[in-house]
Amino acid sequence: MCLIRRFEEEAGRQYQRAKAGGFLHLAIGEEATIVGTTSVMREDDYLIGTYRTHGHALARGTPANEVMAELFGRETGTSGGRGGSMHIFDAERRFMGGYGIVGGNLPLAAGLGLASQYRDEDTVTVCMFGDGASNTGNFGETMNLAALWELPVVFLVENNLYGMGTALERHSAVTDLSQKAAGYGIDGERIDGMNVLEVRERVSAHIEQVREEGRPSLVEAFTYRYRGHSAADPEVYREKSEVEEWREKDPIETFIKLCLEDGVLGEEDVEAARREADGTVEEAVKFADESPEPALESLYEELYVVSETMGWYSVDERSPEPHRGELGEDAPEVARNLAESGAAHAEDESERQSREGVRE
Ligand SMILES: Cc1ncc(C[n+]2csc(CCOP(=O)(O)OP(=O)(O)O)c2C)c(N)n1
Ligand SMILES: [Mg+2]
Repeated sequence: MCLIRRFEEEAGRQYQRAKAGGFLHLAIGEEATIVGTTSVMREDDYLIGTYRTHGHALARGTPANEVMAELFGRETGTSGGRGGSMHIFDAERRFMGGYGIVGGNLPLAAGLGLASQYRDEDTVTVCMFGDGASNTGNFGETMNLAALWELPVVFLVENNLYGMGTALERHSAVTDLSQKAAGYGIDGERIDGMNVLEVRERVSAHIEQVREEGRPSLVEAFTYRYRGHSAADPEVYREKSEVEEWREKDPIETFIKLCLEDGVLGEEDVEAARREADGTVEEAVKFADESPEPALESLYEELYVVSETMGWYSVDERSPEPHRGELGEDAPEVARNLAESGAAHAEDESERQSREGVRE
């Protein structure tokens, strides 16, 4: 949990320094839900998440170096620098990503469950998604198929009380999300997502039940993100006092307190854990910074297009000359203007930052 916290704080900083591009969604405050869950999964179980999953990959064992390098868009990143923050992926550790489409990972989780069933393996898929995602059509469709086909999937809602700037009670007719799949025959349970021991105990029970009975279940973990939805969020939808209230329940600090009180850890162990996290993250930034960017000629690698016969083939299998729509002048005027003014703004911004000494 310490490593995730440090990693995320640093990712935020690197984003402000324009080292990490694209979007950045931090899960600071949600560490107990993440770690409590991954700590009771088997190595061969599958995990699939959303666009807020740096911590999920770290908790699954993906090296911090590779996660940071992905944020930096470098070749050494988990997705070769092509995915960025929202698309961390580590097939080796069965962390199946990182998806930007809200609710888009739900049907994929059903697919992973179907694969386990088809191969007659007793692996379980844990699918983590937000409260907002529970309103998507994908949610209902996936619950129905998962229940009907008895797929071994634990669906885990990371209920952080907001979908972007919209509070739970303003976006969901039923606010007890653990009940939301009851109509599909899937039982749910609400747990305290700020308490790592409770998450471990309850998620473990769900995983083992799903493994044994081969039927899906739903867990709603109550948690909170201290930072905005993404790096660009003015947070006008909540009071600072609300954030402070949740900080009182900080998953890391409360767990440390418990360990100290019970004599399981001493102050020096806690210090050592924090120092180790600091060192790992410092090293990750250095590694990412020194890693090469993907070569320009690899731009079309691992991209796919639909052919005229509606089959899929990779872009680099095509003839090398530019194809329809690929030349700058083919772009519609509006898109071209937008791209040009974006580039001009980026230039202004970098000038401003170097003037103000924001950058190195
Ligand atoms: C299908 C779809 N609709 C809208 C968006 C824009 N969007 C990105 S994140 C988000 C909020 C999702 O909230 P929640 O599921 O609670 O997850 P959280 O961000 O709180 O972790 C929205 C609406 C999107 N990415 N995909
Ligand atoms: Mg949410």
